[in-house]
Amino acid sequence: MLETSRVPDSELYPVPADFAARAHMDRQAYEAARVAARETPQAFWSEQAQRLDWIKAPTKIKDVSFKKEDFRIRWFEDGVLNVATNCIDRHLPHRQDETAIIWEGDDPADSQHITYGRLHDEVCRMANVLKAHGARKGDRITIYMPMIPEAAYAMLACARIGAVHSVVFGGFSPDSLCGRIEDCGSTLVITADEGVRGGKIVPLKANVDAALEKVKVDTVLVIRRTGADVPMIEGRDVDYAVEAAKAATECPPEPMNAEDPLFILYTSGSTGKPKGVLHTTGGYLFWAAWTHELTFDYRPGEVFWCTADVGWVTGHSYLVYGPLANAATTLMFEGVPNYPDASRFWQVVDKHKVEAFYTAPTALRALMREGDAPVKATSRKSLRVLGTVGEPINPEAWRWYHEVVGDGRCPVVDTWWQTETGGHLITPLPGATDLKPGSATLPLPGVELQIVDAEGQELVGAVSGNLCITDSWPGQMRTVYGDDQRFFDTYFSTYPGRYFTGDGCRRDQDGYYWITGRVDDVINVSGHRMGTAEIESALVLHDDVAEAAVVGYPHDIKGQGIYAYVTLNKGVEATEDLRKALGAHVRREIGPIATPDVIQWAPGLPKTRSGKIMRRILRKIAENEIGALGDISTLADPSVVEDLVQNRAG
Ligand code: 6R9
Repeated sequence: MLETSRVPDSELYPVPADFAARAHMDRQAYEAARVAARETPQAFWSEQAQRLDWIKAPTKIKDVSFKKEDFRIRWFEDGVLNVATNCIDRHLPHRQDETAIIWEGDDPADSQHITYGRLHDEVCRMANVLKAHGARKGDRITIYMPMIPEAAYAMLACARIGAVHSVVFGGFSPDSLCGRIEDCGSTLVITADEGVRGGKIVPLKANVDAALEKVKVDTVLVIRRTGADVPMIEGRDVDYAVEAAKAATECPPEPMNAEDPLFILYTSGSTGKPKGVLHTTGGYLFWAAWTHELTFDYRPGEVFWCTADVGWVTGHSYLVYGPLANAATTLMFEGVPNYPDASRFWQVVDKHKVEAFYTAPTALRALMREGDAPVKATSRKSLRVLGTVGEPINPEAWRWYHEVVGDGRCPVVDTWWQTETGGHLITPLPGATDLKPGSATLPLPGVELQIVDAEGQELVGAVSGNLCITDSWPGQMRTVYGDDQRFFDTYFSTYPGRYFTGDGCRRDQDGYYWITGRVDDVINVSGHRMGTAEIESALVLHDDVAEAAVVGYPHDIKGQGIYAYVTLNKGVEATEDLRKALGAHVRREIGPIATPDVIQWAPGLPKTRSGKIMRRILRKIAENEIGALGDISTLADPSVVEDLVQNRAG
């Protein structure tokens, strides 16, 4: 969690005049839209929804209640549409030969332009292959892919036939993949032989094979990326290239109800297994497209680059669905920011004349450390708007992004949102909103925020508290896959009648919002959400571990780092080798992003007399705020704290 209160609220970057002049939404339009969305929601959203191509236009626009008695979230519920035709077919008359996807490979010598015409053919081909293997409307299909165009084809092919995709980030372990396949009951997996990132190979097919030792599927479609000789299991594994060569390039789109599911995306929460966040066809696509256009003030023909992996929600909404629904040219990058060198992002910007660039604060902080030279070595004059997402951006990184990367010309849009929200909720608009470094600024039209105290009392004016949302927006998640009760309990029971975001937030005297980070047991590592409970359960699976408690602590590059307190079983020696082995164990169980940065041996954990671990104390020790431990007299054994403080790691 980064400190934002040190920033003067008065540091203001006014809307540049040329941005206000060309904007899809200037300040006046923004104010008007906020009022219209609040006062005449049916009319407002009905009109906005016309940006999509409906097979049957919706007449029922919004039907929502966050109350327990009659809880429901429905948008455009009698509308019928298909997501793939909205992202492809409807653009063909004008944009058949325009580039839909620019693919930039890990190797700077590798790139490709995929036109809308070709995108149509490739998506139809894959849709036909899926159908040939029995996939039907409503089936769940797991996608475990590197950042290659086929990842987007796979998502759109599912959407075309009405199958529900679940994309699993390629950095997740076989065990994590297995759990996600099992939870949604996929019978088909789409993967690649191997991925390539930063010059290194990612053994995707081998991971799928390992995952499938514990869960059975009927079909694994294997796309060739490296051409490596991967084992193929007869009767289960299918070489995609062979089937695609025979498949037709036309596939009729399945008419879908607006409330039919489009995808499931697993995300970590404060308790239990990752939740399958479910998004639907009409509301989600609308929100992804509308926010993509407004937030980046986007127009077709401009090159848009979102650096997120398709395995995260940002990759879904702003690499694939939002941009393609807007007939954009979207850039997909296979590599990493510092390969072959720290200038790569900006070289790619120059190479493809990128106009809008969207990345995470953690990447900016890592690049900032390399100094200005790798940036200054490039032109970047094509850039118009810069965006960030995933975690609070510290004002220092914000200013560097604005001044060095954007040469002081480009508005920085700090977009706050969540997997659950489908798209941006709090964000500046380049032609409407004066900027403050470190603030996500103001809510989009239709987004009704409330800051509450621990008891749920609304706090008014310039205050800090917990961030809630009092009304629905079209892109809101509809349920946790297979568990409506968990959906309600997680988001709507803490503060009845409101959606609780899990984030802490401050509102300043200008009404600007400053997100301070998670207030639950979720930590945000390099913009990726990790549940502390998940890492703890991975640790205690190890034979030598008796107990573990995990907390976040401030980390210069990652935003938050993972700090694990581990109590070993009796008789086990606390060695450096064991520390390394535990790191490797977590990596194997969950994936590299969950590897603890710090492991401290804890002979005991601070617990209340009822046995509850006092995380507040563990957090303070990890943050090295030893003077602020607070009252420890309620602990069952206050002496454990002394040991932890004395042997604080790092
Ligand atoms: C899109 C995405 C959601 C959590 C969210 C918050 C943090 C995201 C942020 C931000 C401050 C921003 N977060 N954007 N915090 N400023 N601009 O990241 O989704 O992976 O579900 O994470 O990320 O804590 O609650 P997801």
